[in-house]
Amino acid sequence: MAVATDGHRVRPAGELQRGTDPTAHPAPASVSLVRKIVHVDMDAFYAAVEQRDEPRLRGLPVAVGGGSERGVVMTASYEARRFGVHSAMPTVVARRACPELIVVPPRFAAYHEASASVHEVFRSFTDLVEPLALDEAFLDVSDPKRGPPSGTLVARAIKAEIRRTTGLTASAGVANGKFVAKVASGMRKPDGLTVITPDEVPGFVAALPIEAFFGVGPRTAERLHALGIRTGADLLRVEPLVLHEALGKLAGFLLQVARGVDERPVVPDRQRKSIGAERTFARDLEDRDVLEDELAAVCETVGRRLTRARLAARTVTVKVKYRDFRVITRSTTPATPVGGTRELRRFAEALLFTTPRPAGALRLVGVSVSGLFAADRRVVQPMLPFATTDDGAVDEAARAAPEHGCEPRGPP
Ligand code: DCP
Ligand code: MG
Repeated sequence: MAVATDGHRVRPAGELQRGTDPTAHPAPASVSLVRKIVHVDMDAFYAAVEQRDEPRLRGLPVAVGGGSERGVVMTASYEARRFGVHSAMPTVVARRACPELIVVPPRFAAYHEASASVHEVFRSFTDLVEPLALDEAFLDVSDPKRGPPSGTLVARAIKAEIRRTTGLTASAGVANGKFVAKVASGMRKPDGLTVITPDEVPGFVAALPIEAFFGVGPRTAERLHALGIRTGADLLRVEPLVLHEALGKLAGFLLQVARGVDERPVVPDRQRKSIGAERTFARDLEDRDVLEDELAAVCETVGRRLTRARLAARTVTVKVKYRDFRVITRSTTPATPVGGTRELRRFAEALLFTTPRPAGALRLVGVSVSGLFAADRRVVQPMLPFATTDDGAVDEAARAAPEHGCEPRGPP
């Protein structure tokens, strides 16, 4: 695959996305309309975080997942993949395939933290980031905030910065559309970079097996095979009507993509509403000193994320879960917004130890901050009463929430 020599200037992506009439703003002759879409996907994400944090796991076959009899592999290090170990495989089967396999339980807080750092790197290059998963996103770098105006060079810079800030490797794909960028990012894993230039796109798509196309699951693939369609090129050989009859709406999209046309915009995620973390204790806790330490650790995590994202928060919420799984939350909206760990800890401690709540040992403590805004746009707040707390009623919604309910879902 050739590497793009796309050193020319581009038209701002925002303009493209709004579908602005190009004649209304005549562009200089050197301006290209080709979008530069990057798809980034971390390599063996959970397993890589484990190997980073535990040096004795490096270079060894590692699976992250349930070690029990009914446990399932969430992901495996590339060393383990050589034995055929993969995601969603029952752990017992994986151990049979690779007797040396080291199975470690997941540490979601660590993955969320690594994910937050990775997404911060993304946002430092462009606001047009569409997160797909904790370890994966599309970026439109047609008009990057920094770095050279070349998809290839920006992708290389993103990979380098991810490695520098997290110690983890990512693979990236670069193309003029999302579909090809995503397929490309998977082609040279781990630590790969694959660039498909606009003139290579039609040939690239023609050669792909239809299983690689968005929306083609095993069922659809079977139906297409029955029509003699196995590749992107085959899609263009059949009567469009036949394809429509077999696939319905999906046919139109597949045909477009097979022709190398994929203009779907990168849609940035809506603003995150809260940042939170929580800890479930190995044994239920009642002792104030121990609880204070646990609370401090949770505040440290939340405070760090808040600072890293350059945000401040208007509201602090503490959540506790009792031995009988009752969940209670307490919130405060201080006069001055909270911008760091120390302030956060002060308010969280007041909520946990000063505000009345039922006595009893706790199995979980969580802290979250909401009412987020950019810290550098901090405005002077009018003086409000020191704290407002809720009425202490049992929070039914939170009770029904899963263990990691305090953690915002998806990438920040
Ligand atoms: N994951 C999971 N269960 C699955 C698949 C994935 O819990 N069935 C989690 C673990 C993965 C993470 O999601 O580390 C990211 O998924 P990927 O599909 O991107 O897989 P990896 O990043 O682990 O490997 P790679 O992208 O290098 O193939
Ligand atoms: Mg991945």
